[in-house]
Amino acid sequence: MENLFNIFLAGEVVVPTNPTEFTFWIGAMAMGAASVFFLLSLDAGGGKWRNSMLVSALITGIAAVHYLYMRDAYAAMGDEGVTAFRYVDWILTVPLMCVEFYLILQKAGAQKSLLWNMIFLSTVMLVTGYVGEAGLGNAAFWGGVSGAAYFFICYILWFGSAGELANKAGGAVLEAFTALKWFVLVGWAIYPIGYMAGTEGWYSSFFGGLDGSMQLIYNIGDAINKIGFGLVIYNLAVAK
Ligand SMILES: *C/C=C(C)/C=C/C=C(C)/C=C/C1=C(C)CCCC1(C)C
Repeated sequence: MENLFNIFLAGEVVVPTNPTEFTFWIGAMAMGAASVFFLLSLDAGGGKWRNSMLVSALITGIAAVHYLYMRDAYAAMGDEGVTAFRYVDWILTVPLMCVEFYLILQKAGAQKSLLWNMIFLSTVMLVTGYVGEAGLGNAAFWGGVSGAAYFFICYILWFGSAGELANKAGGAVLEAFTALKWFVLVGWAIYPIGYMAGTEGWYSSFFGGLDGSMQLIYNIGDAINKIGFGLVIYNLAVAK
């Protein structure tokens, strides 16, 4: 116990001094707590959705670790300190969210191509977003390419074959699929708002009022989407 204390005392304690810093703290705790909950619920409803619950726990667990790093990096360096950690987190967790769609539709006959198309599009979305946000290219241009990939992800979920499979499955699977596709359409739309708040482009005059709140907006988006996805899966697992 004494050892543990010394470790804490040796490290510099970064006390949150503004709302954004506070959301990194609460984000780390909330993601960690959600992971514990999802791990303890692996066998909820008889364990039929064990793999899906495990993926939910991985998503929030990966985020929890990144939030610990981002919390300190943000306190030390602001936005620039966070960007790389943020995109490493997303490039791991967003494909896992695509896996969630595949897993719940697998029993209804989903093809691997659904999974790979979604993973490919989300990779394009995130790599081009990183190029724009890290200042490696024109932010408005690369943000636009990223937005196009995001549009196609929404299109696949709302108008593609995934919807037919979900309809075929019906019941709790259809309900979960519908909830998740709303998360992608509305919950994921939070991110481009954060991007436009934090980068320069044709949109700057509309989003000037949000100047300096990119990380805050991303943190809110992550909490809603990562924990929300997991709760949808939990709901599916315990459904009759
Ligand atoms: C857990 C993390 C999630 C669900 C992250 C999702 C991120 C996005 C949907 C990001 C989208 C972006 C655009 C659509 C355009 C501007 C650049 C991005 C990468 C912020």
